[in-house]
Amino acid sequence: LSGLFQKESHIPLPPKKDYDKVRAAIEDALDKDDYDDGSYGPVLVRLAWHASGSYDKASNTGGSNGATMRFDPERKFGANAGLEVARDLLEPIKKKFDWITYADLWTLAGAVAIEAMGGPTIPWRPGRSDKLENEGCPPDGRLPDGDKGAPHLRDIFYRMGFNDQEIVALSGAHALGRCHADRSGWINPWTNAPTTFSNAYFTELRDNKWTKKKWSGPPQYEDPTGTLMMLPTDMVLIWDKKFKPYVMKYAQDEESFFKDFAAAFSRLLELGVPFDEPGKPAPA
Ligand code: ZEM
Repeated sequence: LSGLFQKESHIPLPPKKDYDKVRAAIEDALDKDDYDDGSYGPVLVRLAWHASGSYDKASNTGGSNGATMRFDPERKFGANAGLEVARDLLEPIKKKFDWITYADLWTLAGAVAIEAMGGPTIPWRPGRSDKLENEGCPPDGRLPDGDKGAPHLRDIFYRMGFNDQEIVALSGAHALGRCHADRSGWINPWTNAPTTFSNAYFTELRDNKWTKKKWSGPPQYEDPTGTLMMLPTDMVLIWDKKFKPYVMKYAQDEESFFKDFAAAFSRLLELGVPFDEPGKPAPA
């Protein structure tokens, strides 16, 4: 009988899907002194957002499921310029944990990055699959364009199924990272601590003095020092009378921002994902 068991032990076991090991590997890859402000966290958050923000509720197309940004034409969309940095960073982790899908890995990396930079816990669960190249990408133009106004922001985010409060909460991710001239044409960070997740984006919007930058680049706003920036779509959040109360609330109350951001970002990462148990919310 023991011989029988021995024989069975030669059958390869399916890999144990240890997401905590993947989380640890992502955390290990985050910090690098000579990249940007010292962390890949912000660009990983942007990858998770752009992979997910292509969702269209009406047709139930796009979204993080599929990880179609690996393919043309999506990887070449202007909005996705620079995101190869994030995808390339994750490639060795995908190789090491080959059982995880790209779609799960990219969204998990965004969640882990938020948490590692001091943000709230982002409820995340696996279940995304990867599409094949011939299965198609979402059309271009589904992500927001930074030089447009409030109607555009609402068109884009309502299409995904978000409301005004969620638009403002999600925009608070601009506490992180910066604009890169060679990626988007805009320059500079939104806050003075671009590798710390905080409500600083809202306090900057509320308290700083923003004027239109005089330069030949795309329209942007700058603070009196000229080191911080806001996109036109960021300014809209204090110009629009329905958005503004949420800016004021999150500027005053970081805890409510963290709570609302975690809920909205978690939902963003799950848009269009056919989980095994539909309707079951992500574990908190
Ligand atoms: Zn962003 N974003 N974003 N964003 N974003 C940039 C950078 C980052 C808009 C936008 O045009 C831009 C959300 C919403 C919106 C992040 C997260 C999230 C950049 C600079 C632009 C131009 C890209 C570059 O040059 O590298 C617009 C118009 C938005 C509409 C509201 C949401 C929602 C986000 C997550 C929840 C992050 C983390 C960055 C910083 C990336 C980096 O590499 O530093």
